[in-house]
Amino acid sequence: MSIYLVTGGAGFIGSHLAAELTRRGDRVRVVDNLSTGKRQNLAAAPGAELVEGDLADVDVARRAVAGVDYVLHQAAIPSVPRSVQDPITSNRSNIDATLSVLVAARDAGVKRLVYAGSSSAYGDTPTLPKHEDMATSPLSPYALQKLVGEQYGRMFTRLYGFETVTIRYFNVFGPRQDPSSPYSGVISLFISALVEGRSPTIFGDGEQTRDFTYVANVVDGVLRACHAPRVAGETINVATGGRISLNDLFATLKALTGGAGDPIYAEARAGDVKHSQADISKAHRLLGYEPIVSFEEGLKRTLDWHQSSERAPAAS
Ligand code: UD2
Repeated sequence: MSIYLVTGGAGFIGSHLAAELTRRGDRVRVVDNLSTGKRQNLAAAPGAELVEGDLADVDVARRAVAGVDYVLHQAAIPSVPRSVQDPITSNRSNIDATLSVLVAARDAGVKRLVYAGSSSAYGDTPTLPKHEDMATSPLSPYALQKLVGEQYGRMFTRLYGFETVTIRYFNVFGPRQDPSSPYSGVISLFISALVEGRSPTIFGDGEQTRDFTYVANVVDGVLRACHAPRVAGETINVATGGRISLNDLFATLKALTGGAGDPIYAEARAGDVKHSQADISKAHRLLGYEPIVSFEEGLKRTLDWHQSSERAPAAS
């Protein structure tokens, strides 16, 4: 039985990783400062141990990694607009904390660290789908910070022989994605508005596209990256490989929810990427990854969760 540390494990994606690991019978420790994560998200991961603390403090990171085999580093402030508004706070969470975790994990003899990278690293490029060999072009502090985190990881592999792998996520959605902040992921915001009879906002003309990825796919990709041979130092896209515009997403959700009303259009967000779609052939080649839950099925499961009783305590 291996011991896994999930940083940010009380958050959306982290709690899904913790849940799957406990389901498989592995031991899980979660470290989270509960700034956006929620204690009740860990109800999905019975037996997971919670360490509360801020990972930018290297002593917290050292306590968290003690005795651990694998680190799944999810802790971050994951928002483009929040980083545009307050780059210093997001820098601390996205870069300082990542460096602390890398140093602590290297020193503790951790076998491998899998880092949550972001598709935002690609920025606006005419080439679609986006593949890992393309030049990066971060358009926001958040995008730059996530890119620095992955470069730090790769450098730790080269410099110290400490195994790291970056999985670049593409607009992940699913149950437990909290819609209560204006910085929340767009699918959670659209669903909660439609279910509650409010008009969601579309920033820009709504023709921007995203490769929305149901969370179970990311969990599968990350856990594969923990154990796959010959992936240390690699950056790998994990997504669905499709793309849909915000206007089409809204129309689909409106039909699924039976919601009335139209969106309100507002000025495009600063730092927003126009089109995003992943080439997932490297994930297939190196990890044997294939999406296991389609976009449509993922939307249905997410909608079920929004309408279920589990959602009620999570939103309070
Ligand atoms: C970025 C990354 C994603 C992940 C995420 C972290 C890209 C392409 N994607 O997602 O991989 O790291 O950050 O959370 O950089 N929008 C609306 N109305 C709303 C909210 C959002 O129209 O109420 C638009 C927004 O302007 C954007 C799209 O919806 O064009 C998606 O926004 P998001 O905040 O869900 O995620 P995004 O693309 O910034």
